[in-house]
Formats: sequence, C-alpha cells, structure tokens
Amino acid sequence: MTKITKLLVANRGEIALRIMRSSRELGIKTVAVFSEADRQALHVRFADEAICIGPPPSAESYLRMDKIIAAARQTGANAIHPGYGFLSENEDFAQAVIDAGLIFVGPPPHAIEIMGNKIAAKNAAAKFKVPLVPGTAEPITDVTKAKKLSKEIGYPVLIKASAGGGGKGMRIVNNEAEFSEQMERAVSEATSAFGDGSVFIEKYVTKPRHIEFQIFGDQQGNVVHLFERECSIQRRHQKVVEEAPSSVLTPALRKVMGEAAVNAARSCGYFNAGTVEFILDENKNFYFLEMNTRLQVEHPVTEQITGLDLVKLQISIAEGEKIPFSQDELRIRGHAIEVRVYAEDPANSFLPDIGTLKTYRRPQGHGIRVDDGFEEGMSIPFYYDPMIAKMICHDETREAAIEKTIRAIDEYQITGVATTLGFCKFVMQHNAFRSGNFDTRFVEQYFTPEVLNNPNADVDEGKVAAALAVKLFDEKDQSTLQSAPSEGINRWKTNRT
Ligand code: MV4
Repeated sequence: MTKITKLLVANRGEIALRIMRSSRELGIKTVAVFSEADRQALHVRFADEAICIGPPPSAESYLRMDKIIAAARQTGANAIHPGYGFLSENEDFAQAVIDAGLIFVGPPPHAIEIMGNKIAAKNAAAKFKVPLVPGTAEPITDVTKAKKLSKEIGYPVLIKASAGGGGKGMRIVNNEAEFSEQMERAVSEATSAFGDGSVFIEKYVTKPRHIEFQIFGDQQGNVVHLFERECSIQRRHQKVVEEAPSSVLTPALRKVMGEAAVNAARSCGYFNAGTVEFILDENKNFYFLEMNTRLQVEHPVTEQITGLDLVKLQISIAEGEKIPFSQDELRIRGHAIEVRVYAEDPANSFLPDIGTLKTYRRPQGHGIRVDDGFEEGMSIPFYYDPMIAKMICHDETREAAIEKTIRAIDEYQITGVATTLGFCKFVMQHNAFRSGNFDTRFVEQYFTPEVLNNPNADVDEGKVAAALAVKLFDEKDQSTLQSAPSEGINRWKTNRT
C-alpha cells in the first residue's frame, strides 16, 4: 500500500487535464509531459511541473517510454497515469513503469497483453463462460480448412486480425467464392499493419448494437461493473455519441451482461478500470468482442449516472485500496449523453479542419459538463486527434437528456473551424435515435451532408474534389470496413483515408 504523492500524466489534451484535476483534489502533485507543439497547452499550464519530451510527432514525444520514465525520475513522481491512446495499452510500457519502481495507474501488464491479442482474449473469456460469436478459436492459415469452417458457421462471415481491434483489418465474406481473395487480403493487411498475419473467423452479425460495460477490479481480486454505455452511433469505428444507460437493456439483461463483463475481467486477472465490449444482435443475444484495458474517452457518461469519479477510483486502486462499494450498492441515476465535438467538417466527409478557435464559448447550466483542453484563441495542433471537447448532458430521463443536449449544442459557440456539433444535433433530432431503435449502421443509413442544411456550407472546390475522391475510393473497396484510429493517436499519417 503506497500512497501516490506525485503523478506524471503521460498524455495531453482533455484527458490529461481531467486526470490532473482529480489528482489535485486528492492532494497529489501533478507532472505534465508535453511535445514542442503543446508548449501553450492547458495541461501544461495546469500541472505543478511540466517537462518537454520532444518534437511534435507522437513517435518522438508522447510515445517515447524512455523520455517519459526519465521525466518521472527527474521530477520525483512516484506514479504514471497513461490516459487513453498513446502508450495506454502497451504492456511493455506498463512493465517498464513498474520496473522503474513506479506505480502504473492501470491494469497489470499481462492483462494488457492477453486482451491485446483478440484470439488470446476470446480463449480467456471462453474459459469463464463469456458468450462468444460463433467462430474459430485459433488463428487460421489454411484456406481449405477456413472455407469448411465458414460453411459450418454460415455466411456471411467476418475475417478479423488477431492483432487488430477497433475494426482494423476486418473483412466481410459473403460467400465461398469470395473467400480466398478476402483471406489473402486480410492476412497481408494484418502482416503489414501489425507485423502479425494471424486471422480468425466469426459469424458476421449484420445489425449489431455496440454495448460496452465499465468494469473495475482491485488488487484483492474484487471485480464490479458500473453498468453499460451504448456506443452504436459511430462513424467508421469512431464513436460520435455515447449514452448510459442503453435504452435496449432490461434490468435482467443488464444483470446477465454485467456478470459476463465481470467474468471477462476475471479471466485475465484484471484490476483497475477496463471496458468489456459486446455486440447485441437483433434478438438481443450478446457476444463478447474485446476488452479495452484503459480508461475510455466516454467514461464521463458512467460518472454522471453513478456519481463516481473514475479517475479517483483508479488512483486508490493503484495505491492498493479495495473497491469501496459492492455491486449491490450501485444504482443508475438518470441518463447521460456524451457528444464528441471534433474539428472535422461533416459537410466534407468529416475531413479534419485544423485551425484556430476564433470564438469558443462553452454551454452552461444544470447537468452540463464539458471536458476539453482548449480556450478561445488557441489553435488545434495538426499532429494529434482533432477532438476539441466532449460535452456530457445529464438529466432524469433519456428524453430530458436529449432535449438538454440540443439546448447545449445550440448554446455552444465555436467559430474558426468546422465542428461536428451540427451533426450531433442531427442525431439528437432523428426519430431512429429518439425512439431507441438504431444500430451501428445509423450514420451510413441516415446521414448525408444535405441534412445539415447549413447555409454556410463550404463550397471549397478543392475540398469537394478531395472528399469525392475519398468516397469513390471507399465505394470501390466496399468489403473493407474502414477504421478510425485508436483513441488519441495521430491519424493524419496513419489511418486517414
Ligand atoms: C463484429 C461485427 C459483426 N459481427 N463482429 C468493429 C470494431 C471491433 N471491435 C469489432 N467490430 C465489429 N465486429 C462480428 N462477428 C461488427 C463490428 C462492427 C462494429 C462493432 C461495434 C461498433 C461499431 C461497429 C461498426 C461496424 C462493425
């Protein structure tokens, strides 16, 4: 049981600030690390101490384990919080932090390792009776065998990369004739993207809802869940709107899924905060997909409905304390909706619109929380994820939370860059969303730029041409499920199409 006295936050932006705020309330000193692009950033100004760890590109700064650990040594920090993205799900980093004699505010390295490999994750979960999508339990290399298995499972099937996650490297196969070609592509994509060509096959669930459970474990072996988050409103695996609770779970289903989530955590000896991802099919059968071994972007909706501060809980668990409540003591209070405000242009294929926040005024009032890392006049760095803010609205019912979200979107004033605020308002006003009858296809089914009816719609011809090129490219290659990057990782150079 070692108290954390000084915490280094190995991250930037809103999440670095959010972690430091809770630390300060606990009387813990904070250390920021920053790249040369972030000298003026709010997380740097908020921290008690700040250390520059390198040039703007993430690979030369926020991903440099050596520099981050050296910064902890230099400042006398005795713990490191990784936030999300960057090094947060790197078991070598977690181990290096521990080996340096520091506390890692996160899960044990071996749990990160197991859950980082999708096949290992499924096998671990299966041993604890967590329901899985019908499919192969091992990496598959033999096409003939794979075809035979797919026939048994029934088409369509999905080929997934074991080292993937978040939708990277998945391919849909509709029939046996397509199989060989798609498998070759999947293997070569996985090899070039992850250096690991292992793939596996699952039955393709065609209209899934994405429901994830927040779990917490302590070092004494207690595990609880803090209910679910509904994350079906996403665009190319990038979540746009998240809410808690989900409007489709009954108390009985919530209990069964929650117990499965707790078992998935137990299956890898998990402690600290984690998220167990499920898909729910049209008949409300649920299946384990993967486990995210970090605090997630959308954790605030869980905080709003439970009244808990998940970062404070992470810190006390890292110090060796027990979880201070039992499952039975937890209740859902009201309904919370988070919308992600990105500097992206929904009228132009959601291209990042990096620039300066000429006007930046946050909405206010009862039940509104804005987690951001910017102020008016600041510019959004080109090097990192273009998320400006997360706005979380909490009210007694889902309907009231939707109305509050619309009111708050209208009150939010951002000029200088295009944002996803109008797009989020479109979601809030859509009948499918309001009725609760939607799945992960919501955006592709219902969204076209025209629905924004924006009188200031950008008619920059260059942008339109670029957007059109992207669209045509996608349509040519429909069997690839395009993926967004991992949380917090620069997608300009890696994944942006
Ligand atoms: C699936 C699926 C359908 N069937 N697996 C996408 C992200 C990664 N975590 C797994 N994903 C999916 N796996 C089977 N067997 C559909 C998806 C999927 C999805 C899942 C959650 C949220 C959004 C999604 C969007 C497209 C596809």
